[in-house]
Amino acid sequence: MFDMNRLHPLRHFSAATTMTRGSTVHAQEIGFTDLNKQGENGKTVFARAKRGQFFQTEPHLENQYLGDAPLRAYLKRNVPKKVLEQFAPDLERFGHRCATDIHQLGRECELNPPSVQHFDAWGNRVDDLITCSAWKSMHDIAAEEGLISIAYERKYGPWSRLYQIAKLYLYIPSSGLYSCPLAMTDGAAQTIDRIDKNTGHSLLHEKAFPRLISRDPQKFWTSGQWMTERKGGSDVAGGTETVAVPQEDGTFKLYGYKWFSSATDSNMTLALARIVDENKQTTPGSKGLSMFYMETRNEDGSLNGIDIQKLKNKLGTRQLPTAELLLDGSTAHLISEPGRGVAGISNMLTITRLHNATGAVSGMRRMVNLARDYSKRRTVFGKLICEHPLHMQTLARMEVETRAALFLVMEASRLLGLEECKMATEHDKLLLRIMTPLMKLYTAKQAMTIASEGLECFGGQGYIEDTGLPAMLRDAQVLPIWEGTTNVLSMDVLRAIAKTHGKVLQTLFKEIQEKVAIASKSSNVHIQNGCQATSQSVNKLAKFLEGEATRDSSLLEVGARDFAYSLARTYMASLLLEHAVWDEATELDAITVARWCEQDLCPVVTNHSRGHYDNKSVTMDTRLVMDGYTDKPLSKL
Ligand code: UCC
Repeated sequence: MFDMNRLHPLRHFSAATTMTRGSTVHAQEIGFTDLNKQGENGKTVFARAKRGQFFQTEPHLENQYLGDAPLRAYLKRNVPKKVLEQFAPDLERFGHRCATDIHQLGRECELNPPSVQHFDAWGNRVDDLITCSAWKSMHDIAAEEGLISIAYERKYGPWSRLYQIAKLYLYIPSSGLYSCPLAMTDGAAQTIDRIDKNTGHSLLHEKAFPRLISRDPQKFWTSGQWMTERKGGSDVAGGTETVAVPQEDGTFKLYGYKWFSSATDSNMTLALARIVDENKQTTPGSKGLSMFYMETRNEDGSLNGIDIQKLKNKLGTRQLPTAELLLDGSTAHLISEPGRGVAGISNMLTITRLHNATGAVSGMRRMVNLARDYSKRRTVFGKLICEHPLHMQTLARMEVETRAALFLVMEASRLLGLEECKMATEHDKLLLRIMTPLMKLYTAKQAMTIASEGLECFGGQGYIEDTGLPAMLRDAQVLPIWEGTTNVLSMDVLRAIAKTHGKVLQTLFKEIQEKVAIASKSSNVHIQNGCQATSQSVNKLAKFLEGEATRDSSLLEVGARDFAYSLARTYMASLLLEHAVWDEATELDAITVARWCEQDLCPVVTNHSRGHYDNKSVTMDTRLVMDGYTDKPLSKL
C-alpha cells in the first residue's frame, strides 16, 4: 500500500521540534521554554515568550538595473556598443536610486494619498488639491532625471526612446504612480511634436512643448488627458458631451463633465469636445469631436473654469489624484482640425499605451525579483523556499512571462525611436501600429496574473498592507482598464487591420517568419521546437483568416480577443527565438523559448474549431450568463 505519510511535508516534524535551514532544533533552543522560566522577582517572563524570537526577513530590493539580466542583454544585443556605453552608467546609477531614495518616496506617496479642500475657512470655493511632499519631489526628480526629455532631446538618435523607456521601466514600480502623469505628459509632448509648426499654434510649440520636455523642475510641466466622460471611457465618440463654444478672440470656452481626470494637478491638458456651430448645434459621433489644448490655471493661479467635484475612491493607484471635473467655461485652444479629435488624440494614446505596457512589465519584474529574493531568505519545511522545486517552478513560469513581455515592450520602444527619428521603414511603422494594442492588452493581463501569483510567494505576508506588496496587485488592476480595456484594444487590432487593408497583419507575419527563418539554423532542440511551434501558429492563423472568419465580421468580432492573444503570443515567441540565437545567448534563453512555446500559441484557431464563435455559441453564451437572472429588485424576489 502507498504510504500517505510519505507525501506529508511535515512528516519529519515531532511536536517538540521545529526546523531551521535543514537542521533539527529543540524548542528550548529558540526561546519558548522561557514561557515557564521564573524571573528574579518570581514572576513569569512573558514579554519574550509572547512575541518569540523569530521574525520573517523582508525581501530586499537590489539595483534595479544590475539585477535585471534580460534587460541588460536586450540592450546589449540591440544598441550599438558605443551608444550603450554612454547611457548604461546612467541606468546603473538610476537603478540604485529606484531601489533606495525613490522607492522610499514612492512608499510615502502610497501612505499619504491626495485630498481636496473645496472651501477655505471663509466659505470661498478654492478646490485646493493637496498632495504630499513626496509626490512633489517626484515631479522634480522626473524633470532632473530627464524621464520625458530623454526621448525628445534625441541625444542618442533613435536609441533615445529605448533609453527613456528602459529608464521608466526601472522607475515605475518605485514611482508612487507619478508614472501616470508622466505617461500623459509624454503623450502630450508627442502629440504636440506632430502638429505642424506652421499652423500658428505658437502657444503649443513655444510655451507648452518646451515645458513638457524640460529638465528644469521650475519649468517642467505635466499634462492631463481629458477624454472620459460619464457615459464611459471606451465609446469616446458616443460618450463625449463636452461642448466648445467659439469666442471672438479665436479661443473656445469648454462646458462639460470629465469623469476620470488623472493627474488633476497637471499644468495643462489635451481634451476632446464638440464645437457648437452658428446654429448652436453640435455634430454627433466621432466626426463631431475636436481636440483642445487648455492650461489648468489662469495667470493669477486660479483654476481655469474648473471645479474639482471629487477625488475618485479607487481600488488602487490611490497615490494619484484622479478626479471628476466640471468644466464651466474653461478657456481652450483648438489644436486639431475640427472633427479630427479622435485621430489627433490617438497619437497620445499610442504613447500612453506604451507607458501602460512598460508599467505592466516593470511591475512583473519587480514582483518576480522580490519573490526571488524572498525565496533565498524564507525557510519553510526545513529549507529555504528556493530549495523547494515546486516553488522554483512557479517562479520560473513567472520569469518566462516577464521576459517575453519585456522583449515585446522594448521592441516597440525601439521601433518608436526609429519612427520619431524618421528612420523607420514602412514595415516598421506598420509593425508598430499593430504592436501597440497587442502589447497593451497582453502585458496588462500578464501583469495581473504575475501580481497575484507573486503575492502568494510571500504567503500571508503578501496579504498584509504594511509590506507594500498588496498595493502592487491593486495598482496592477488599472492596467487592463486604463487606456482601453482588453476587448476595446482587441477591436483596435481589427481596426488597424481594416484600415491598412491587412497590411499590418502581413507585416507582422513577415516579421515573425523572418525571425523564425534565422533561428531555425540553430541545432538546439529547444529552439528547433520553438521554431516549429511558431511557424505552425502563423500557418494556422493564415488559414483561419483565409476561411470563413474574414467573410463574417461579427464572427471575427467574437473571436477578437482570442485572435489578439494568438498574434501576441506568436509574435512574442519569435522575439524570444531571436534573442535565443544571439551570439551571447545562453541555454536559459533556449529554455525560455521552450517554456513559452508549450502554451497554445494560437487559441483563436483552437476555439474556432470548438465552435466558440458561431451563432449557436453566441446564443449559448448569453443563456449561460443570464441563467437564473430575473431582472427584479431584491424586494420583489
Ligand atoms: O476611462 C478611463 C479611466 C480608467 C480608470 C483610470 C484610473 C486611474 C488611472 C491610473 C493610471 C495609471 S480609461 C479609458 C480610456 N479610453 C480609451 O483608451 C479609449 C478607448 N477607445 C478606443 O480606443 C476607441 O477605439 C476609439 C475612441 C479610438 C475609437 O473611436 P472611434 O471614433 O470609433 O474611432 P474611429 O472612427 O475608428 O477612428 C477615428 C480616427 C481614424 O483616423 P482616420 O479618420 O484618419 O482614418 C482612426 O484611424 O482615429 C484613428 N485611430 C487611430 N489611429 C483610432 N484609433 C487609433 C489608434 N489606436 N492609433 C492610430
